[in-house]
Amino acid sequence: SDYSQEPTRHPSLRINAKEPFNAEATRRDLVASYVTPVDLFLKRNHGPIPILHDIDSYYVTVAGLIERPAKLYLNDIKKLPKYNVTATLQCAGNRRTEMSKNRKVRGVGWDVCALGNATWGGAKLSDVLQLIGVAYHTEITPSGGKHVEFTSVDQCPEEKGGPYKASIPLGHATNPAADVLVAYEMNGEVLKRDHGYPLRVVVPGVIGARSVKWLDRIDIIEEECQGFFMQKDYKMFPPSVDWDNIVWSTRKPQMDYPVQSAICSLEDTNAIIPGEVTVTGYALSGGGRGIERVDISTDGGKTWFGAVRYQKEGVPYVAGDISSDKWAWVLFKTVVDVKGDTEIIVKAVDSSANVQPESVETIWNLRGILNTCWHRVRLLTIH
Ligand code: MTE
Ligand code: MO
Repeated sequence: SDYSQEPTRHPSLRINAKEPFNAEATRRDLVASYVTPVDLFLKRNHGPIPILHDIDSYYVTVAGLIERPAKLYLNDIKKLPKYNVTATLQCAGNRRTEMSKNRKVRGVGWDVCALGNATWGGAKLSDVLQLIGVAYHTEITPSGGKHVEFTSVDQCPEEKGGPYKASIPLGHATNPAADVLVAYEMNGEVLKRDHGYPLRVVVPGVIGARSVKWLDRIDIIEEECQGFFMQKDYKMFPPSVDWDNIVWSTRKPQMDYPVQSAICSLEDTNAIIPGEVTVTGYALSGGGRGIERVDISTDGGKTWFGAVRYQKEGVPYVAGDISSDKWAWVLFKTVVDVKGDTEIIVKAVDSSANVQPESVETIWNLRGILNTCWHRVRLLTIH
């Protein structure tokens, strides 16, 4: 693979792997703003960043089980109604390093910042599909039927799974309310190479792995995509499954992510002077579920109090409210009066009353995905 033409990256990023480039913001940088600056946004790659030399001749092939296969040029996509959707993209591997401390897992290590919140600009996938004759769908459809598959232009070798691909159910792809985008902008700017220039898919509420970058093809297919990242990765197995007894076909590819939260104003272990400590972080859930509560404990989980949640500074956040960004994280803030050595714990509750599990053991899985256990940080007081 050729890594000689990678874009330049922000020097403050925490680099977890150089080739392919995988990096996350520091905790404090991540929660400094509701919308994550592009430079500090999670960079999650499985190969070199592709270069498109001739953008005028770039097009997306739309084919598969449709009557009129089409080539859609960038301008064809831009002619469709433009939507701006603020959505958090979280890698399923977020917080993997912590899971690996319990029992070793395989995969790139990530702290708590393998995510970002951006305003994505682009056409709705439902409009793109309608343009080529696939009707809108507004009811919930089972995942067992047809899928819409996205394939990237990247030149990933065949033994590594070939070009990166993923799929979502047809009913999800064709539902305008699902806000799935074929995006060409991120935070009001042209999409950067690292994030999928010229076009990427953004599937709100679903693990980042399904938001395919550098889009080359959209295919309507009979069943879910058979690519490596759908079938041999990004599946959630029980703690009893290990590399010697795994049967990949027994599980479905992960789609929605579960409820998650983390403290970002503090590291795992901190030396502090006793007094008031501001605790900030993020909480989010999948499938468009809002965040009903963010609970904080300083006594090991015996008692809890609520942290203030917000998306826009000064506007109270209410899950499900018309003014809230349904696909985006909420930030939280509280102040703790620290007298001696203290552990601070955070857990969130989503609008379906789903909660985060207390311990990592119960959700441990060999690939180290979806670590959503209570997040804990330790404060060691110095005098
Ligand atoms: N698309 C392509 N073509 N290649 C990739 O390696 N990585 C996926 C997804 N789309 C990937 C991809 C994964 S696992 C994640 S978490 C997100 O992109 C990360 O998107 P970002 O780098 O823009 O944050
Ligand atoms: Mo990911």
